Amino acid sequence: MAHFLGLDSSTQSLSAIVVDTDSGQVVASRNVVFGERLPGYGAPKGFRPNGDPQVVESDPLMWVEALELVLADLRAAGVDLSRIRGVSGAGQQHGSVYLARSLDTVGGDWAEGVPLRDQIAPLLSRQLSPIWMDSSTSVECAEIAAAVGGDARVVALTGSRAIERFTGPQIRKFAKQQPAAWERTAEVHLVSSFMASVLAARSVPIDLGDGAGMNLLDLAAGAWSAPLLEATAPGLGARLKAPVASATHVGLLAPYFVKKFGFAPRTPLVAFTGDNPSSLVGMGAVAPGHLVVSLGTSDTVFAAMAEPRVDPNGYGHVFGNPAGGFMALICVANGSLAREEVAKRAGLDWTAFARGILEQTAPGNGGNLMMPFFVPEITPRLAAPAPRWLGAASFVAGQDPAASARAVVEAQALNLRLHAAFVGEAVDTILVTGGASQNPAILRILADVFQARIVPLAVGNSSAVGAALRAAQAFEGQPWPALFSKFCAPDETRAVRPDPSTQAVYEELGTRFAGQVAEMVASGFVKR
Ligand code: ADP
Ligand code: XUL
Repeated sequence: MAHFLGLDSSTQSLSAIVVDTDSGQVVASRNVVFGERLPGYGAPKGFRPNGDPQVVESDPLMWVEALELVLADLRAAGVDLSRIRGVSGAGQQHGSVYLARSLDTVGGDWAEGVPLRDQIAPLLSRQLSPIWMDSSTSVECAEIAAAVGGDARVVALTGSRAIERFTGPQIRKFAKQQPAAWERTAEVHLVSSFMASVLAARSVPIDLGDGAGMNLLDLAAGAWSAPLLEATAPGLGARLKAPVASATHVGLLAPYFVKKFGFAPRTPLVAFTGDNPSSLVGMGAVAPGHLVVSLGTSDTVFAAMAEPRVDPNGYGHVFGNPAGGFMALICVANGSLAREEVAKRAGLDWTAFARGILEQTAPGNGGNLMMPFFVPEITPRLAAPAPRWLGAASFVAGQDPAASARAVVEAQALNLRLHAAFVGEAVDTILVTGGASQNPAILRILADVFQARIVPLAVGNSSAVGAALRAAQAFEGQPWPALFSKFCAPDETRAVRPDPSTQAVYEELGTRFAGQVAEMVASGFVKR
């Protein structure tokens, strides 16, 4: 019996899924929501509120504690972890962890009987990790681009222009603002490689999938770019291990986990990757031709790419495809948390939110569009101060809850459509994942706005699923199509077909929306 464990350390929670590749069954899945289970970290939505809306950080010790909780939960649910034949995982992209000692100095095991967070706390050279929602590094982006010869060069090398949330600009800001702490830093990790390193009790390299989200990777060479390392921070090259292919066997689970949770001795680990690259696998979308919309904390649109192309508008990114090659992605920061806030202000739970859209309003919403930017936005690029609103902010004050719900979802869907052209050709089917993909009204609006069939998968949490499948593929050599047919089947009962009669309404609304976005960008774009 071949069981594999996939983990996903995302913005708001840590998920684990165990799959049985012989039977094609999900053995178990568990999810630790940081804000609920670990309230002591003061991060109700997974990050710490900060007086400066551009600064967004999380506590890496919270992720470590959640890892122990989720493994304990699996065990408490009766899952026999000794059957696991391999482990891999994913992390929210771009976030970085700073260590005063290389995790290689830990030597492959943690002390028995001492909670992991207490063993890792003294190793940190920076207590909090900047995460993907941070937008405070415009100055550093400009400095990096200027040092290597301009944005076009950064795009040509890395697949993205220098971007505020990407790790390189974040590292530069830290090195500039806290030079002594940077000097004390021996090693920098992404969330993904940090979590893998915790499991191995030694330093695990960053993979090419997630490494591409740092503004440091030379995509063509599959290696750190010397000019970008130099432009980013002094001595950075010595603080990063060489990146590895996503399918690399990177070590063994530390005996600590064997003793504490009952894993088999010498359980192997495959490199961790970013949550979006992992989701590409978990959606069965590693070959070009499938477009995925992920509605998690961020909303993303992504697809595998045959050849690396770059986005002339500067929004798109090229990341590594864990199955080989590349993937294209755009990311909207005001995703689920914006929908949640509008629902709260309108006094709606998710059921009432869906009913309001489907039963009390019509496509086009009488021309009412409303897109709130509660946090500085990535796509379109809107600088602080947030919140800003496209459309009427007063709309959501409770006078018309159903219309407010439709207004935000329609605007968000039009925004995805407006910027998704770079990611992929028009397709007649879009695969959908993430927490908000459970909402039938959101799927209905996506179907009509994109005039495409919207298809969720039967097994949820594509990022954790992708991690489990990557472990299975690496250790068992099962071909991807065999794994996808078992774990990435569509849930046809929830699939939504487009209504062609809505096409004209959304063409007109889309044109108006694009005009309003252009006006906002003209007034709020970060100039450099
Ligand atoms: P992440 O992986 O980024 O932490 P998830 O994919 O787990 O995020 O999605 C979490 C989000 O899903 C929550 O913020 C919540 O707003 C949203 N969500 C959950 N259920 C629903 C629903 N029925 N309708 C709309 N949104 C939902
Ligand atoms: C992608 C991005 C987010 C994070 C969090 O570029 O910033 O989607 O990966 O999920």
